[in-house]
Amino acid sequence: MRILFATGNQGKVKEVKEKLSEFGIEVISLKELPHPLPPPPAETGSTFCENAHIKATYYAQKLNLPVMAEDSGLEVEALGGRPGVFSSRFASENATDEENNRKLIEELSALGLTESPARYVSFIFFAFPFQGGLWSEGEVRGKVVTTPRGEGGFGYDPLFIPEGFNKTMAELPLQVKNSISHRAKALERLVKAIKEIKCL
Ligand code: ITT
Repeated sequence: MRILFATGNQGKVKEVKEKLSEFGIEVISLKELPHPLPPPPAETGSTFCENAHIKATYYAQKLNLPVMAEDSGLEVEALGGRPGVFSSRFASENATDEENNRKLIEELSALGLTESPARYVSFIFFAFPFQGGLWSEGEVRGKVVTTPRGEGGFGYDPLFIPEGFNKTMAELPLQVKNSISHRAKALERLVKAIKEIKCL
């Protein structure tokens, strides 16, 4: 089985390809499609669910194919759950991962903190071109710290230490991140749901 994954984030593509290969599913990213792509939709939702739904249904209808999309982010307790749905746009609209990480460190430091409980969440919608689709979600709890460590992963991984570990997500090998992450859990649940329907 092949699944089209609609994302512009190549860190997500790498993790999802690796994770779904465990289930014998081939993942095709937007970049690999031979034809020109429509411009990405604006993520105007106020929740992860809304944004995942917007992205998946937009591409499913434009391309007339089943399409999976994910909206994910980091919720930091000391910041009242921010950056949340704005995780990729925390420092500014087109912020780099480094700029977002710097802003997170600055905000925690301004509160006199060197760490805070936090969680990553992932919401996935697998949209069918003929309407409808499947939902899945996952989370991983841990804490964020103000000293970045590690080169792996992407986004906030150098600042996020998952529960039960003393390394940041960026210090853990991909196989370990893919066995504990919010995205991995959401994907495992999605595969279970896909296997239960026979018309795909
Ligand atoms: P697409 O919308 O094209 O999929 P995006 O990066 O904009 O790409 P989101 O809107 O879902 O995706 O924002 C997710 C952001 O949350 C991501 O850019 C990171 O800042 C953060 N994030 C989510 N999962 C993460 C992970 O596994 N590791 C580190 N940061 C993560």
